[in-house]
Amino acid sequence: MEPILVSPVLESLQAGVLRITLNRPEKLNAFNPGVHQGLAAAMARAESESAIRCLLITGAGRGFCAGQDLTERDMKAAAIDLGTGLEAWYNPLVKRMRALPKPIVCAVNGVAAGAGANFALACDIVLAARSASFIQAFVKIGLVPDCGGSYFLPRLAGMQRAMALAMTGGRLSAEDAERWGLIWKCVDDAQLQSEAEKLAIALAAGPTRSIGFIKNAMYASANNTLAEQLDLERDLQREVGKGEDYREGVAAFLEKRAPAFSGK
Ligand code: T3D
Repeated sequence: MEPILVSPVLESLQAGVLRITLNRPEKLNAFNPGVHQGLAAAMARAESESAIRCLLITGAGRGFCAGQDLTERDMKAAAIDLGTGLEAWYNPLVKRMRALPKPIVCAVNGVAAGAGANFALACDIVLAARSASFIQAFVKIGLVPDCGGSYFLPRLAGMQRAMALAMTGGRLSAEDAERWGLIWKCVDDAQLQSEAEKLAIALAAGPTRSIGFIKNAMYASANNTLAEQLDLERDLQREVGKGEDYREGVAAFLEKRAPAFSGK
């Protein structure tokens, strides 16, 4: 009998939201080549289809993502070059997520460990179930944080907390992750998917160019001086002010009605 092929990444598009589900629940959705290929395909779709105005990323089963699948590497090999996998998959993925001029919502439904934790932090707005947790598991196996962890953690949580998380590989609860500013919101498990969906649908109905420019400005601020940031704001405002959504937003305000943004 033919084996039943189950896609390691599921996609569905509804109301402008591309829902992307990591789908290896028996391995807590650990990254393997199939997951990387699926995510690369979903990103390509998000980049090219104008009907997609928001991404929503989550995991199937009880975990969000346990990071790199540790059974995939040939531990008997004389030399192992882990940089190859980062160059081929993880680094392009994080760069594409940050460069995508559309919002990415993450619904962390369970444990997020190693590259899985930092993949979540690479998203723009992160919600987590109360039972979820974040683990910088790298040190437990003699590695260093990757998938952007050493960039995101100090910026989100501050150097002391980032350092301790990375050096100990300790588990951070979703509630503490919210308290520390690592994520936007921790919600009851039963509410996670509906809350995340509500947010994603609202963002997808928003002024997409404006939201893309907001993303650009916020992330650029990490490396800009105030003067550079003011210049960037001027340039972005100039550009977004030429769009349909600005006219629609102002017209809707003046006419005391809800705006109908086209994303243009
Ligand atoms: O190689 C490179 O490219 C370098 C890049 C590295 C990036 C990284 O992400 S390094 C970090 C890799 N991840 C980890 O070290 C985490 C390993 N997993 C865990 O520590 C634990 O599984 C968790 C703390 C995440 C969850 O614990 P728990 O008790 O809730 O679940 P479990 O029983 O450990 O896991 C359930 C199953 O998933 C289990 O399979 P089994 O025994 O039922 O058949 C377990 O082996 C599997 N699983 C969990 N994580 C991974 C995994 N299988 C492969 N790779 C994993 N990362």
